[in-house]
Amino acid sequence: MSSDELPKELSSEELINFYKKMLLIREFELRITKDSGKIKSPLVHPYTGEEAIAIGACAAIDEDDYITSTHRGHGHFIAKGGDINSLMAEIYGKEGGICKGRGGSMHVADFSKNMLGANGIVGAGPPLALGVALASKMRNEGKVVLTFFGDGAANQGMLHESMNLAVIWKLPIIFVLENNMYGWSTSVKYATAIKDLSLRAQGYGMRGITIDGNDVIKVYKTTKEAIDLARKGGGPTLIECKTYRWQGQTTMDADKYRSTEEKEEWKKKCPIEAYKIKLIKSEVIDRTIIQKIEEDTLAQVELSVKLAKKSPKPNATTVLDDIYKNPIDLGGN
Ligand SMILES: Cc1ncc(C[n+]2csc(CCOP(=O)(O)OP(=O)(O)O)c2C)c(N)n1
Repeated sequence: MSSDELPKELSSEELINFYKKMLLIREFELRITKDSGKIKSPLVHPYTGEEAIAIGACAAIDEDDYITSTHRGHGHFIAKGGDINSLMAEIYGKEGGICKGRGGSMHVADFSKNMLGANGIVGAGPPLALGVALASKMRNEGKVVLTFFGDGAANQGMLHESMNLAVIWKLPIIFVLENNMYGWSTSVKYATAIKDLSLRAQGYGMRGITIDGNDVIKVYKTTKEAIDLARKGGGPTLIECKTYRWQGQTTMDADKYRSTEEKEEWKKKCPIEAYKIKLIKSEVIDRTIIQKIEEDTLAQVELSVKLAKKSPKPNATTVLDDIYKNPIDLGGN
């Protein structure tokens, strides 16, 4: 089946949900970046342009499967079903935040959704995912783990050790490489000699595939295949999703290392716009539905900002809460 065809196993509602959720990530991020000067934790890593990866990949797993994320975690959080009000409050550093305002943008997690956390350490998600996948296998839970990471992380030793062990132990883990072409200001062409980073999988005896990361259906189908195989005991897969980050590395990045032409070229390949056209052509949605979705999304985001602003600041006396489970466990007194 070509990726132009919409998967028959998905209902119109599910297909429309892909669109709704990609748009929610986009509008959420645009709203934060607009407000970034006023937000307590202004260092936000925007995911704009990469939405199809989080949505396509997370749609392929079950609710009780796991994900690990990166420093660019809002998209993964939303895709895994996290609540945007608590996400927004977290970014505002407020008590109503998912981590009670203590983690900020880079550390969002929602254990109730098995979203095991964004992470400020590049490449730290895969070893965590490895442990979770090993636990799932040893407990016979049948759950799989998606671990998201970037092209910069693809050169980190932690990733390679994780891929090697995942193959040897045949673990139910999918390595989702978000190749947005830059590790901060370093072009992937400068950092890596190979064209497709999925080739790395061969060195470990793993399946590796490179796909268009801006095609949400392609991401969904490829992840689904890999997940089905992993659940049957077939071990891990590395999926390289080629994409592009539209905004700077962070909201504080002057972004001088990329040409305007390059950015404009990639904006023409907008994953949300491309998918919208596909849905219209397939008569899954029409202009009226689109308008309604757009209005609802903006209203949802505005509500989250309103609630975040109203939420109280964390009380300084509680700063150590949730850090130590029990000091006696740690040998303290
Ligand atoms: C171990 C480590 N090294 C360096 C950094 C600084 N740093 C933060 S983000 C980043 C770029 C990461 O690039 P990539 O893995 O491609 O992810 P992307 O930001 O493109 O999503 C770097 C080098 C860090 N946070 N952790």
